[in-house]
Order: sequence, then C-alpha cells, then structure tokens
Amino acid sequence: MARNKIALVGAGNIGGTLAHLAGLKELGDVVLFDVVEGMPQGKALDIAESSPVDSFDSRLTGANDYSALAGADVVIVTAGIARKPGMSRDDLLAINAKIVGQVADGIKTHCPDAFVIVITNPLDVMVGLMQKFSGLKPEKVVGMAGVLDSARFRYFIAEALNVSVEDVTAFVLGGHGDTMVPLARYSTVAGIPLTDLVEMGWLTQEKLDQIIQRTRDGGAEIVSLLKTGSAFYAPAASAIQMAEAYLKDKKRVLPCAAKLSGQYGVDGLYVGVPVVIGEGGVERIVEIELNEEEKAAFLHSVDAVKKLNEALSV
Ligand code: TXD
Repeated sequence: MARNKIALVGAGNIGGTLAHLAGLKELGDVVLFDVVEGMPQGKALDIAESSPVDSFDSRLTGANDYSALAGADVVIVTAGIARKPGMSRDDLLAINAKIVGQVADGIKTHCPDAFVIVITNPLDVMVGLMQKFSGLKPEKVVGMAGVLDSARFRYFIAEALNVSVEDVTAFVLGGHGDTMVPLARYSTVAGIPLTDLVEMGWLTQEKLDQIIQRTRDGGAEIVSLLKTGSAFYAPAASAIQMAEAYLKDKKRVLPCAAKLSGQYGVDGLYVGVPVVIGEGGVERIVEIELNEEEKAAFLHSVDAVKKLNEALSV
C-alpha cells in the first residue's frame, strides 16, 4: 500500500514542527510548501537527515509550487502571518484572509479530496473562508484550536492537582480566542468532574477560575514570553492528533472548529465543538445540553466569530 501524503502549507514554526512530528510518527510522506524559496526545502532535508537516527521512513520534500500538493490525503494550513506582541488575533484578519484564499485555490486544483486542517488565525474565520473558497465539503475542512485550548486547560489542571496529564480530560467550546468556553462540569480528573473536585476540596473555585482565565489567555502568555512569534510546539502536536485520527480512522472525539448546521442553534458558521474524526472527516458533531450560564458564554463566543466575519465582508 502506498504511503499517505501530508502536505503542509506554510513551513514556518508550526509547519516545520508538523513535518518533524509527521515523520517521527510515520504518518506518511511529507511535502512542506512555502512562498519563501529554499526554506521549506532546507527544513525538509534537515528533518530527512534525522530519520536514520530516529528510525523513521518518510520522504520529506520542500516546494514553492502548488503542484506539489497533488494527491495529498491531508493538508495542514499554517500559511499566514503570526501574532507579534500587542497584536490581537483579529489584527491578522485581512492579511491572512487573502493568503487563505490563495491556498484554497491550490487545494481545489491539486488535491480536492484531501482532509484540510486549518490553523491560521483568526482561526474560526479562516477555516470558514477555506471551506467557502475551496468548495470542499464541510466535513473535509476543520479548524484546529480546541485540541490546543483543551491541552492547555488539561496541563494547568494536572499541574495544580499534581496528577498525571493523562488522567485529565477537558472540554472546551466556542471560538478560539478570548471568548472560548472551558466547561468545568464536563472536564474531569479520571472521570470526576472539576466541579466535584471543588466540592471535595481538591481545588478552590478561585484556583479553578484562575486556570480558566489562564487557558483563555494561553496564546498571549506564550506570545509575550517568546516576543518574536506565537506558540508552535503544542499547536503542531494538536493538529497532528487530528490528522492521525483521520488517516487511521480512529473516530477520536476532539474539539475542533466545525461548520454547524443547526446544532447549538447555529447555522452555517464554523465554531469549536466536540466532533468525531474518522475516515469520513468530521463524521459527527456532538451536541450537549448547556445550562443557562454556559449557553450565554457560548453565544457570546459565537457572536465574536460572527462580528469578525462581518468585518471581513465590509
Ligand atoms: O490554535 C491555533 N489555531 C493557533 C494558530 C495557535 C498558534 C498559532 N496560530 C496561527 O498559526 C498563527 O497566528 C499564524 O497565523 C499561523 C502560523 O503560525 P507559525 O508560528 O507557524 O507562523 P510562521 O512561523 O510565521 O509561519 C507562517 C509561514 C511563513 O513561513 C510564511 O512564509 C508562510 O507562512 N506564508 C505562506 N505560505 C504559503 N503561502 C502563502 N501565501 C504564504 N504567506 C506566508
């Protein structure tokens, strides 16, 4: 059986890390694409030269021409400009919208059957544009944000309670950004909801609230430390988990930006919700009952995504 092909559009910090992880996990052959000449070729060669040491077989190449995307099974899109300190995700809107339009054309022409994972910010808007411009079915176009946001939430909870990250699950809804909605009663330590852990005295409500806020600000915290770009290790790991779920038909239940068609009272908009990812792409959207407070927070988040979409069409 031929190897899968993974195309990475954007070979910057996240793109390079994606290529390395895809190689290490033997997900398939990898093409790194970028507008910068030489850089994707150099990164691909460098990672390929690590393969004998780490014992993985993957053909890694770099490209500056969209024809290199031909036949890709998965495309992960990071092309765009990353946040600089003081810049909001929304400042990136106009610049990245244009870039995503070009990438969508490339995908439509060269690999219209691919599963497309968008990472470029502002995420919820960019993934919507990708689906619109590429004309691919909504189930084949998703956005990565929820896996990252919930990983941050899980890490902070595990650290606070001194338990393994493996035993912490987290549930995050809504748009990627300051309005994201971490749901404490659906986030657990070994199945025990965080709300129960507060009652059990493991965690104070105040500490939990602090962690929720830190999760919301997780991206900005890294930006202010790095000063020259945004997070890339955890975002890359998160997108690779989504790609793997598709390529191996794992039916993972993961929070992703998916196009809603009536779920949660939202129609025709990409928002972060739990979905099942398998060979069909987004095979199912998980719709849970929200209480009044959660519903209000979710709608606030949806509103923020809508406003950004409107800003773009003005
Ligand atoms: O949770 C999430 N979704 C995110 C999103 C978490 C972290 C970062 N997130 C966003 O991902 C970030 O705000 C950026 O919009 C993207 C990519 O982040 P990265 O850190 O990888 O940015 P880089 O290192 O600047 O890489 C971007 C590359 C760079 O090499 C450019 O030359 C290239 O994109 N680029 C293009 N590639 C192809 N085609 C076009 N038109 C193009 N324009 C720029």
